[in-house]
Amino acid sequence: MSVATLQHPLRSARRLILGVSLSLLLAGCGSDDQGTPPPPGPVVISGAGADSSALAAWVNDYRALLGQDNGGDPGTRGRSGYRELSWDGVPAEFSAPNGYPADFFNAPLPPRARGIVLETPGTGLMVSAAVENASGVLPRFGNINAAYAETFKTFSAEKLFSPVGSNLVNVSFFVPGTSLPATVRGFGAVYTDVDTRHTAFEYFDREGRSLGRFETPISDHGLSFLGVAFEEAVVARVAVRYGTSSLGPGDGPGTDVAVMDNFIFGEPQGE
Ligand SMILES: [Ca+2]
Ligand SMILES: [Ca+2]
Repeated sequence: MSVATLQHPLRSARRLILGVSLSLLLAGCGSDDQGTPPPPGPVVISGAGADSSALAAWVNDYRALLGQDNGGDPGTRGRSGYRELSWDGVPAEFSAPNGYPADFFNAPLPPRARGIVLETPGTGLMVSAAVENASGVLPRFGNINAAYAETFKTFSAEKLFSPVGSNLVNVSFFVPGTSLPATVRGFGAVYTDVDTRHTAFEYFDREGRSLGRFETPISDHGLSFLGVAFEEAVVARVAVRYGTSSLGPGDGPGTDVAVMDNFIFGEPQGE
């Protein structure tokens, strides 16, 4: 049964249970022989829907769990709240077919000071073109494969994000607008067109120890959301996997291409 089919009043309890059970499953541990209970697992919020209105409740739950929207001013705003990327404000010069600068959303000026830097082992990072653009570039990564413009949906109109030449991205956090490393309570994001089960996010602490691996729900031609929130700001890095292949080939049973829309992460905390 899809978690997304549960009625809203049940979701809070369900997601707490899911969070605990998932973390135990993925960590491969339970109570030890002395009966010491394991530490509480993170809260996991995940769901899927055909379009943005169908997915909105899950995204809003995750935002509410973290607190208020802290916008894009430099410096940390304390322990609560979140920062969010919709990609829609990225200018044409940094959108397809042009590359996206890894630290665009950690510039030391508002509204770009969000405290997030991205890195890929592939050839680059890309934000998709606007629906209307002077160069006639197809939106939703149709510049890479024309079929993608039909396959991929948006949560926030109208741009999406993907690595190029790889299906992996490492997400690192900084005190917004600075080079000071930071940690966050959690990270969540919207995927479009997830067709196969695969690990989506793996969270790491500042010593590089894994905090757990989590799958995103399947939503063929639709949208999925996965967000994980820990009790404290312990997440220094998130390894994000996009489907089973980098952008380029067709999308079908043997090859699942998936890209992302909104990123939402806890307020970055300096050391
Ligand atoms: Ca968007
Ligand atoms: Ca796909």
